[in-house]
Amino acid sequence: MKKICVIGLGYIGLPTSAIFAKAGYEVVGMDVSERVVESLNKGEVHIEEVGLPELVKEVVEAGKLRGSTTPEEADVFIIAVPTPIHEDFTANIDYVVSATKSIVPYLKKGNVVIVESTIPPRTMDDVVAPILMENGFDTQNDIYLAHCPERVLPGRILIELIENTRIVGGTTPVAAKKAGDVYRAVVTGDVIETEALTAEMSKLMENTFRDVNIALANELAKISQKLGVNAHAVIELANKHPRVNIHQPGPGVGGHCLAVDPYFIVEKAQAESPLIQESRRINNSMPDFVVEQIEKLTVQVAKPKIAVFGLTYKGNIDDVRESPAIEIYEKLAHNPRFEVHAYDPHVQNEQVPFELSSFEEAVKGAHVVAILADHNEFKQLTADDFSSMASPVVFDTKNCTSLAGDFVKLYRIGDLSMLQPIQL
Ligand code: SAJ
Repeated sequence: MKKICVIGLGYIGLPTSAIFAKAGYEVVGMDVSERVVESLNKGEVHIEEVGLPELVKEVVEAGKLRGSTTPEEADVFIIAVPTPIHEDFTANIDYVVSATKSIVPYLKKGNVVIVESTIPPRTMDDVVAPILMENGFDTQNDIYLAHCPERVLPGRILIELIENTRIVGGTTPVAAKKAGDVYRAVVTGDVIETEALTAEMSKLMENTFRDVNIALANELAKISQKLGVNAHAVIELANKHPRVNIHQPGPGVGGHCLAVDPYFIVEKAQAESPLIQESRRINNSMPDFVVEQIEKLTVQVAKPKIAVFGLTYKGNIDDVRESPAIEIYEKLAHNPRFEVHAYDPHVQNEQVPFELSSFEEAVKGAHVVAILADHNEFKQLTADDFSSMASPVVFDTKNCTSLAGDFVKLYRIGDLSMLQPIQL
């Protein structure tokens, strides 16, 4: 049985390590954080993911997975480190570079080296392969080098790592085959071989496709306000066409994938990517659009109290990274006219730089409740839940509530043409 060394024990590296260990491989997970390695060696996990604590405990106790702060010799190396974005919207590939350099002393002829991190196009050919070549390895013959992007959804990682189709982009056809075989041992979905550059671009285009389509839906929401039409009804009817799938408008696009990956393409093809850039601008404009509506609603209220419901970047998760809801909270809180409260049943206070309120504290005496994440808890709210508001106005930016009755005035993001300032 082969030995695998995984570099980076984050949201992708740790579940990947555990899945290969469960399949019987000897896996060593390397991370620069001693805390992460210590917790792994105790059979514990430092991230939240369905089913992961049980799986990690099982494979660590079975002696199949262990942590280390240095890489080790292995047959296969999988690099799964983050690629954050610089302030100028270019990719920071420093972790990929240092991970690649860190395995050099342990590499042998015939090893497979796979990069799973999301990277700008041409990074395998222009950055990763040259590092190995400078260190005396022939990446055309001695080392099998490939890019195999992950495409899993948080909350379903252990299922999707096994069932999703995997794209394996080799720097040579033999490398694609060898790296593909690594995944074929555990993946039940298709494993498709291609070139490294095609794999890099396909990953980035998946998320860019979604970002551009969400921008179209957000633009439709703004157009609908001007024209006096309900965008949600328009989308529902247009999507009855068999080849149309308009996405959903919302308070903006968050997370570390859709709000970031399109910039990796723009960085490498600035003049050729106006649509991608404009889509980013439209989606980035949505927090301001939401704040403007709240300002219009409360223009006649002396000291409006706003209750922000939901701070995560999407529903039913605890992740606040790049969340438009946080931006909206901060823009509102920055305006001394408003008293702003935030409530989120999925978020702990230490995750955000301000005080969270309970449901009752947030709602009592509020003039507007702005729903910014489609958590299941919010979908179940009824008009009675808002009875303590000073003026019962709910602004649902995720089109997720179904508040019946006359008591609550409900505005949805795609249906704002009748918006009236609150009269007390
Ligand atoms: N959103 C909308 N309208 C929509 C759909 C989503 O406003 O119609 C917003 C969400 O509220 C959220 C953002 O977009 O703020 C992103 O959410 P998401 O569920 O579309 O995606 P992520 O970022 O959680 O995960 C994506 C997934 N990619 C695709 O669906 C193409 C996932 O499969 C990838 O593995 C992940 O990016 C990644 O790691 O790249």
